[in-house]
Amino acid sequence: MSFSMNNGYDLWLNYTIISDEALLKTYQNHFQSIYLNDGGETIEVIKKELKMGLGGLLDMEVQFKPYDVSENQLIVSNYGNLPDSFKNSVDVSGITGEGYIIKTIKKGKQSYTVVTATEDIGLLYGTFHVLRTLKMHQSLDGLHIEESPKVDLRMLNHWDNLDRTIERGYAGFSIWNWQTLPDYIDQRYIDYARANASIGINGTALTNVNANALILTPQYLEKVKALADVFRPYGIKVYLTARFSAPMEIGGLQTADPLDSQVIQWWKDKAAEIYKSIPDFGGFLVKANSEGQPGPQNYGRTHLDGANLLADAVAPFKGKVIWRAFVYSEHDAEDRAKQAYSEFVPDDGKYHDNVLIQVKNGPIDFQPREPFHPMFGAMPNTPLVMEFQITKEYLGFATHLVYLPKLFEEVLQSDTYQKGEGSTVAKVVDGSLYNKKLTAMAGVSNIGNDANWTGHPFAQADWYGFGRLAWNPYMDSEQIADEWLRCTFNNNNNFLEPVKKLMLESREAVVNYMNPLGLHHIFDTGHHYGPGPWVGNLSRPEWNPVYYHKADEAGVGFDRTETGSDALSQYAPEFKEKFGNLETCPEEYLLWFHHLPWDYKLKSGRTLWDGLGIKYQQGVDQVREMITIWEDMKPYVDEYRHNQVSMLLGIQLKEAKWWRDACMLYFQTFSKMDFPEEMESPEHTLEYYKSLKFPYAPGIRPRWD
Ligand code: BDP
Repeated sequence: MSFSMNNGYDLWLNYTIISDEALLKTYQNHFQSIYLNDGGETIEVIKKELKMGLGGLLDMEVQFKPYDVSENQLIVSNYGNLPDSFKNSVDVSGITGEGYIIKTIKKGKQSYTVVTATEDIGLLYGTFHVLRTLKMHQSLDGLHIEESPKVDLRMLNHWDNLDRTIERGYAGFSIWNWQTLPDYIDQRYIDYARANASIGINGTALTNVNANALILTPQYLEKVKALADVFRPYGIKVYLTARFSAPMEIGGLQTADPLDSQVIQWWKDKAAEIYKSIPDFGGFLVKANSEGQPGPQNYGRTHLDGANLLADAVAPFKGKVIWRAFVYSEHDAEDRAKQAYSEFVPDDGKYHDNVLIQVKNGPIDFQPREPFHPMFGAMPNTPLVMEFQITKEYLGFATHLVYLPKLFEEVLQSDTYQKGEGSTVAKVVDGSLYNKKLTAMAGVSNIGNDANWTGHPFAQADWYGFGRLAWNPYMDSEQIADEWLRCTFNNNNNFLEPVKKLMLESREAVVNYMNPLGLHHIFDTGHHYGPGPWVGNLSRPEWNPVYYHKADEAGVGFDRTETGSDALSQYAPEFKEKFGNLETCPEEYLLWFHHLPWDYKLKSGRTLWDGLGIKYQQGVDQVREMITIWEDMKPYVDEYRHNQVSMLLGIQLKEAKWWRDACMLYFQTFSKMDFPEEMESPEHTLEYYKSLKFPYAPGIRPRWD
């Protein structure tokens, strides 16, 4: 077998010819020609995609023809334009505007693969589904698929700055070239839109949540409009981050007080100005009064005042305001895990209809493992946006192979017990638990201008998987891995089975070698690259890892039960009971909720200290196993990508050992116990690990400029 070089640019949309000859013939026979109804720009992009997709996959001249009774056809048509004879065979009453139906319909000797929808965007999504079916070598016989997204807004959040650096970005610089926009339309913008549409993403916030007000000036809005025009045919709306102090910084006002009449008018005018050139502008994403960002509290007002102010400005244009709940204050000595809940829950139901509150998946900050954020079980009357982080700020940057859909799935399947057992986070996010009208999921993008977009070839799976889960939060992460591998690499079972295993186990591996048994936020500060459990000298307590692990001679862990911060009381009684009780608290969350002595007995009968060392070692061993699996995959993967992943796994192993050694040596200064015999000896001294400095680690920018 020979492979050409594949630098990964095509993502999961690589349309090279189907290698199985028999299958190729069958597919070619199914699609002797194509009927595509006429229409606007979305129909035009469908046409292009079919030409490229079928042309490449089936090595054929793609023919668009009228409906033809003498040929097997692919029919891609709006329900309204479907040839009458097909209309009776499909029922579109059960799909939404973005939904689609794919059905095989036999007529006489011919077989038609019919893709239909009520709106053109549904046809585009259906077209991508058909192309995926081919890429996955699945049969086209007897298809009857009905799909509608379960979540309304499926968004990427780019933390991209106007100078093209990306906060927490590890895959190069921002793909938005503000310098050459609006005149130069980089092919990347189009390919970005294609990739997102292929997984159902329909919104993108272009700019960093640590916002720069300049993006709201005419000079930049013209550039934003150019991007919005590119994305529109692909069903993607543009959102911008709004800096709360913008009325002062670019509007010349003396205040940004949300109740000031001039401020209110300024935002109204700004919204009207934006909608004039971008009529389908999605709205504003706002980080306020968090980590130094300005906000309504600077004027003695509340998040509610701020969110409703902006909501009223965009409401006449059907815009949305997505207000982030990632807040914690230097003036609040309360457990950081509790602060967002305390600020937002009392105002449940008071936000205007077009406000959504965006909540990170866990109460601290995108850690390798966190319990779900208690707000998901506490705001029945407010649309809550799930915010996942696709970029791996706390999971090894773009260097470690960690398959995130496994983490996302764990969060979505968690039980809030809000309406009794089975009240999963997924049901809160898709609105089904409380019949919410507006639903959303956001992922902090891992995209940059690296050749393969995401740095690590496997980080593409996190983007892909985020999109699939935003479409359907009940999807199984294994199925997503299967789809992604087939579309991105190949359909060979000798490859798929081991690599799927590798991906699925990779999440637990990173938890084990970084933050086992419920430890969290023990990263070196600022850049978050590598371990820093010893850091304790930063001005704000909750910036310090020592705040989170609370190790002392008596033990380790954050007591969040009634004897400690009582953060558990923000969860439903069933949850509180289960996680508060040492008998029933899952060991993965032990040190998140409890401070325990070093000789505390784990379920295995071993001490907590031994258990910690064993987990750290297990993490390292899991990476070794990942390496072994990957080395065996050489025959099935092009040399370029195989080598890339091999080298990255080598770094991952080095860093996994670094984590194990640095953390265990540090904790040993309190436990004063020997390492368990299962654990390999550290390679260096604690002093050595403490001495490591990384002033140029990627992803940081001068904070809060
Ligand atoms: C933290 C990041 C910081 C972000 C912040 C946020 O370290 O760069 O600005 O989250 O989400 O995790 O606002």
